[in-house]
Amino acid sequence: MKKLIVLVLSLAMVLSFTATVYAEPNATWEAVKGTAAVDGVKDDAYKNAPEIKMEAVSDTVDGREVDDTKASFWVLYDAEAIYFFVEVQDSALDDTNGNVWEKDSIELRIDNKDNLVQAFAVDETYTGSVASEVKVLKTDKGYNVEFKVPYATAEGSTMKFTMQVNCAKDGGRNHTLHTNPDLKDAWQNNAVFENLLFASAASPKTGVVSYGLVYGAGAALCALGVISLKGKRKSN
Ligand SMILES: [Ca+2]
Ligand SMILES: [Ca+2]
Repeated sequence: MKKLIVLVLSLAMVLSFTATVYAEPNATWEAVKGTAAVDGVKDDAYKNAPEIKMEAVSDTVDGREVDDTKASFWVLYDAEAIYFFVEVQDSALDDTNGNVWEKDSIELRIDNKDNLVQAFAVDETYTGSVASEVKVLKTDKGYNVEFKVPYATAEGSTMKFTMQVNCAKDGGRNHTLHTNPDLKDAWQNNAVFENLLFASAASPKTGVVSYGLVYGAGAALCALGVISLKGKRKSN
């Protein structure tokens, strides 16, 4: 009996972990209140915001590797703007391809596919008028990008957006990173955009986390069901 409980609880843990790989399509993520200095360094205020991991690998190319690039971002908002801080671990910064989307870079879209700012790792530059301030800063792990986007934020409301990392190495893009594989089409399809919620406080409970909780709770309920069935059988 003990063995069975351990087995089922282990299964519950495995399920809750394996289900945390991707966010669901059109997921909602939280920005928390705060103001940042746009300098490429992570302000203390971002510690109140949930980490948004970009673990969905898309746009792979035959014959090219899926490299070791990893990325996460955090979001703050105040009365006048939204602040995005993106941290990228990338051991090989590359911008030798002529196509802008094949250089190591971040693409942030606000509201729709054409409202774009793109920040480039190697020369620490950016293009696009969406952001009023952008700072790209190379680090010993890869690079950071911080964006300030002027926006009429209102607590409790949401905004459409997408974040993409272009992962380049040896002269071309190997793949992209997002929070959900659907977002590979964000450059041409507004319907796949995700939502940013201007939350009242720091309470991470969306996207990846909620998926894990749903599966974890489901598996735990199954475990309880098995245990009570076993108990019933014993008492019969
Ligand atoms: Ca900063
Ligand atoms: Ca790279």
